[in-house]
Amino acid sequence: DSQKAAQELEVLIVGAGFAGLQMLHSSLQKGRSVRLYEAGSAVGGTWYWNRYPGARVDLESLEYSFSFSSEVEQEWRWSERYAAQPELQRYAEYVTDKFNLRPHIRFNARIVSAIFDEESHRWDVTTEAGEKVSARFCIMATGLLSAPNRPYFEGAESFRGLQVQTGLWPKEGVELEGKRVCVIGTGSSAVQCIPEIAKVAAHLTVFQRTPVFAIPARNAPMDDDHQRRIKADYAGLRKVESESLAGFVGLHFLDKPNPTQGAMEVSDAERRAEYDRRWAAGGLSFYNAYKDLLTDAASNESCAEYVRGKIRERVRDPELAEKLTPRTYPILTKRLCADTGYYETYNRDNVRLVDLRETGIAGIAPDGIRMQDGALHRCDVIVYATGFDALTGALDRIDIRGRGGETIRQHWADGLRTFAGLMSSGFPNMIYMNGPGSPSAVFAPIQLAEYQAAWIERCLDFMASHGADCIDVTSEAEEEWGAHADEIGAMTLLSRSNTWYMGDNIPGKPRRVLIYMGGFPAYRDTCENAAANGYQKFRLTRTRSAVAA
Ligand code: NA7
Repeated sequence: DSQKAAQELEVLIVGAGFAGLQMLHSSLQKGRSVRLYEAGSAVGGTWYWNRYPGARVDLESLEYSFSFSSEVEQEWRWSERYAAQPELQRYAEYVTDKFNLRPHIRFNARIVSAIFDEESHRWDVTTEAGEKVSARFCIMATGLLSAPNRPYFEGAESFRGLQVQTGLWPKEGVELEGKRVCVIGTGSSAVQCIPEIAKVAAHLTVFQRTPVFAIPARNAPMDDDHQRRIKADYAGLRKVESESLAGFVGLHFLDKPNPTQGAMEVSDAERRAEYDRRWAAGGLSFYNAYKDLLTDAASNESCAEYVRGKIRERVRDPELAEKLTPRTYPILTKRLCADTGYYETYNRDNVRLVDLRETGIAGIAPDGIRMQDGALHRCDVIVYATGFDALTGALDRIDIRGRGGETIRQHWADGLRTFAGLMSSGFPNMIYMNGPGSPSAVFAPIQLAEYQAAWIERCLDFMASHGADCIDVTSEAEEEWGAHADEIGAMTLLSRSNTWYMGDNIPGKPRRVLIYMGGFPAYRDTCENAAANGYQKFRLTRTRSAVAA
């Protein structure tokens, strides 16, 4: 019947962030029957949920933007070097409307389960509200940092004030003016919101477990001439990006997209000058300063020491500066933060740092945060800037069951298993975008999603023209990729620090490198090779009924 037909899709996409929107657009262009399900009430993904004060992208907007449409590239005008959350959400809305995507999106529709039917080769998908839909393919554009992590502290429910999470910031009702605010965490989100909160709050207390390295973002209003110059040869910029390891190069460093030298191969003076240049340019360009910053301990230390020196210059009280200075892990192994006045904020009279290495949080009392040493930090608002169950969380919080009823949680119980962060063996016709095991977290995520969307379209076309309705990656390919990704990961210093890259921030999560560290060009080669010779790393089949027909 017609109602049933309406619920039978070829492609179901989960998530209306930049990846999902891109996928929806390309599927529609292909004329597929497609629908996108989004948990929130609007598009934007990360930029819909993370509306805390100071939320802003930390890759330059001219780079962190869609490249699939030159019309979009030319039409859209960025107002700042790094767009803030509202502008990024407007951009997502603009693209949605420009390509008339809205009618194909179900909002306020969180997917809670997806069960693979081995007879029909289709996924039976259910939303939180109980809507059921059947889809041949499930494209999981669920985000790499979208499942918020909120640690539980005893007594939290007794708190009389307001408790908010940066990654689930309410649209309204968070009053910070004149309030006593406590922020837990000092990652990228905290580094962005702390200076903003300090400006308006009566008092701010920051609870730090591990200090971070932050580099000034040097955000500024967009220079129109600069924007015009980039737009004059956007294709040129995108080409340089796609050949770079990280997918973004920083617009000050277009002449040097991939470093060729190790940090210790140059003289002290030359190295210092290079770091000075990166410091002055601001932001995440330090990743690209030398080729071995993430693989060689001495090179890494030269960079860490440079940034530590800057922290000492930025914080007036030397004792406080020391507490804010990371010493126990290599720089860049925890995501580098791009800041706007972060360290200087601690020079303010209304800001105080609580070092959790000295005394831990015992619990939450009705009027504040109680410490193990008995101290009570009274406050009206508690902000949890405590991060995400990164990469896997958005997927394994959904009840996903593949062949033989195996859940994705079971599949990953001893550590992540995917092929190229695209698919997991035994979960046919389900493809991840910016998934765990891909370079997502260390690559420009929009560009990665664009590549993956194109890869998926080609795959679906191939299947259609070869009469296949089921694609599964072989367990050998999954195994081989996992071993390769581990090997590449082990060549880096990543395992020397506790981070969400390794799954360390979530209690009980198995430790395994969750991102591919071999760079985008090698990643793309792997995906192309897997698809070669009739999708040699996959098993393509068709249902019995399809065979009979
Ligand atoms: P992050 O970078 O994971 O930061 C979370 C912060 O919260 C970090 O400082 C954690 O300390 C701290 N944290 C987490 N749990 C606790 C508990 N239980 N007690 C005290 N402190 C805690 O998340 P963000 O949202 O800031 O950034 C995520 C990414 O978004 C970022 O990397 C960019 O890519 C954009 P820890 O370091 O674990 O000791």
